[in-house]
Amino acid sequence: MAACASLLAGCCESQKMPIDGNATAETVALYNNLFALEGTMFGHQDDTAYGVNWWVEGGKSDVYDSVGDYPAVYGWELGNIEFGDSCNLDRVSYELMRKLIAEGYERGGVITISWHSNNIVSGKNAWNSSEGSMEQAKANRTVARIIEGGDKHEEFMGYLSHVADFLDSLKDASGKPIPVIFRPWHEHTEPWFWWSHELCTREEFVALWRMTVSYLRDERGLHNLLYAYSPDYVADEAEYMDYYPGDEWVDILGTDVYHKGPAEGYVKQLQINLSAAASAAAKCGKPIALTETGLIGLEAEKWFTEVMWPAIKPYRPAYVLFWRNAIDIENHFCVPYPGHPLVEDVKALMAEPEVLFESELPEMYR
Ligand code: BMA
Repeated sequence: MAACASLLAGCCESQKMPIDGNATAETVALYNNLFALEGTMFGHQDDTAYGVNWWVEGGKSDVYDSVGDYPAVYGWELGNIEFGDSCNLDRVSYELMRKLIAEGYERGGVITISWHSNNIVSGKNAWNSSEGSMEQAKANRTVARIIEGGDKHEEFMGYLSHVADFLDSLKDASGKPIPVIFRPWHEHTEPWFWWSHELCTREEFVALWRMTVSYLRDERGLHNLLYAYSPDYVADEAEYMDYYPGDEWVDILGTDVYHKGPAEGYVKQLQINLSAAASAAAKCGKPIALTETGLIGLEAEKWFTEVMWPAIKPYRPAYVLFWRNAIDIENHFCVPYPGHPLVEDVKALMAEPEVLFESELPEMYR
């Protein structure tokens, strides 16, 4: 008996628990597999909904059609769901999204969801640029007004209820909830969204985060969610952790870093952000991920194998999510499409044993 008990204790000790103690078995399995993976999953935003030259055609994917495998991680976006709209801000219908999420999950892929929520105070979108000036964005005090005690709190909970309804509607063929890595309030270390650290205090941001988690997990009883924190550019670990909601409120330490200027700057920033995330993650025992990245328009030779991958490989993020291949904006794409000169480079990346596409994944939900 004693041997049995100690074996069991050993087994439970090695199991990593998400912040939701009631997470579904599949969600706990996904979380543990993020730690156990021997590699980094290749992800793509809106992969099966549209691509550079196509819009909503069943079975299509710029990744699959270029390299013969699906991405291991599928990113999706909820912006506009808070209005009860039928399509998101990039014109993808939630009905289609729900179907494509289920298809990706049934193939064994991993689902992550972001939310560019509109500004409930001003009626403008998520970007402060839509306010006309940072002074106006500051004057809105949006975060302060939607957290508990704020005059817009009740109304904002209505916004969140639409998000909860959608997350709750994600079910597999047998009716079981599909695990999702939910990534709210991203890139707060930059000035561009209304939840920017320039527009709210640490306490207000943390209250917003905790309110979001409490509502989804405790009030709505959604147990299929892992929560990813994803600051953009930071100077160091201290800044990375400045607005951190706490170990009890975050499952994955992520970061978003785009290649915007010279490659050296991108590589250096990846190193700063990923080492900040990795160092923080080592202390709290959580996995890390590059939750958004890309060189928009992909005008660089061998970008995947010679710029991005060597910079992130030493940190072993569980996944890297490349942003969307837009059809509605010219040259707004982050992975090659059939015929693009970087297709061969992604094939070469795929040949790296530590880079995982969908067919190379272990069973992620057991
Ligand atoms: C941005 C751009 C926008 C898009 C938004 C949300 O980075 O791709 O065109 O609307 O993400 O997906």
